[in-house]
Amino acid sequence: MKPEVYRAFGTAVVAAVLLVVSACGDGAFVPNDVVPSPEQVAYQEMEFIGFIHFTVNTFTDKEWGYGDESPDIFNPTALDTDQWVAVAAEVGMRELILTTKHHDGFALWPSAYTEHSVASSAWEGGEGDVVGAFVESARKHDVAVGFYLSPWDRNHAGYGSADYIEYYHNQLRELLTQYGDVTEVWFDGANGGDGYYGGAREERRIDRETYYDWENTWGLVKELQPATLIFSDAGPDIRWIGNENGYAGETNWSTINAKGIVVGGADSDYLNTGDPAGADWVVPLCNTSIRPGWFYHASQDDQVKSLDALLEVYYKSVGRNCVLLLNIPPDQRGVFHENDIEALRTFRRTLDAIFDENLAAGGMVETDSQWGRGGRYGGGNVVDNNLETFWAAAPGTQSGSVTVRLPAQTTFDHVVLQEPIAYGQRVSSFRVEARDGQGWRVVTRGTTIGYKRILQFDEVTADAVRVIIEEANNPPALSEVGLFDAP
Ligand code: FUL
Ligand code: CA
Repeated sequence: MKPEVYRAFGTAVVAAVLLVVSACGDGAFVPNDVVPSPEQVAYQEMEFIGFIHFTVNTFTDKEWGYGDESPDIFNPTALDTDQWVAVAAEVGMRELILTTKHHDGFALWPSAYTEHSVASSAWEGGEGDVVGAFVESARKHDVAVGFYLSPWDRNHAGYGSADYIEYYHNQLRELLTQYGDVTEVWFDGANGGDGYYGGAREERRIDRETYYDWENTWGLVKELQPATLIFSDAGPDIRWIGNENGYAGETNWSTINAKGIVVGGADSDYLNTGDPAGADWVVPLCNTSIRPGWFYHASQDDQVKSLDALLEVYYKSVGRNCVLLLNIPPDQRGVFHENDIEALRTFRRTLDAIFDENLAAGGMVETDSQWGRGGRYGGGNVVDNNLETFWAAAPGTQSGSVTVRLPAQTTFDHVVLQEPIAYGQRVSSFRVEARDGQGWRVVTRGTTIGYKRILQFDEVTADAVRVIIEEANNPPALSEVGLFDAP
């Protein structure tokens, strides 16, 4: 036989073997139709990231600058981007997003397209570049970089016309070519209307549906940084959760129908829960600030979120299939304030104390069904502390159960469930039962799981736990089951 005949024959044999194997149910687990990209999975796995709101507002004590601020107003006395990143990394933030330009239009980098930037400021003799310093610090600490570039610009004379869109694209081009890899670009939906606009001082309205030409604007972003993820109300990669408290819905699907969502005019209830029938995977992002404002105000030094408030945010964001984006605003020195740092450290210490040891590890796992035979999709995969490995129920099922026999009588008050989201999001209803002296009883129940679902309840002491998936859109799968006890 000629070599190509051998090859064709070989291919046919391999195909036949695969067919037989999959007919026995031993084939690879089949993903849902709607799944995340590898970048979206990596983003979701970061869990906790930080926001940095810093600009002229820090010095004028405002939340929204009008656009007529003198660049000299921007004058941090001891800017230390290393401090921002070191603190963020220490408390577990894996990415930081900086407001490179907020609604006031002041650019924190020396943009070639405007006079309204750090280059016009007396700060550092006009030689300063906050974006550059921030990126350099982030690389040192291995923290990913994200940029916020406000579409609304109350300084620019051309705002409202095509000139401004060209300007906006030029600024994106600078940010996405001069500072290395950018993991996320944040497109805000706010458009207030009035502003300085090059001296016109008037109200300007734009058509939210067409003005920013999102298709081309986002296309430019992807052209310059193909792996970056775009955030907006409508995604395409990351979506707003619909409020600024950092709370996701108790039911939270990573899927939505993004088509037709208007940036700045979205239905926040829809964004809050996602859509089980959604055709697009758009990672839900919960953003909130550690203080009442997004920017630093000395008057809010005593209003830094308490530990309880931060924990509530955590349970309602990370605990409900969201990534948590927590804002820490640098002060007029250009550093995180002591009170914010203390709050962050206490928050981290508390999370570490709660989630230090998975009490289900070492348990014996039984399942009511599994995909294929052997260990590849077996129950043991839910207690191996490895997100890549998972249990999957048998082909054709839409429910299933996993029972973990604990090594000893165990007391716990948290359950953490995780789906292998690379295969899609499946579970829409589940309950958790524990076996105590009296038998099995329900300790908690829920709807969606997604990447991570954390449930809290009164302490339970049991020798076995079972997770009963009551409803799923395809054979259910779990990558991890965790039991934890808060000290
Ligand atoms: C909003 C903005 O108007 C706020 O100033 C802040 O940047 C927040 C994250 O988004 O839409
Ligand atoms: Ca696993």
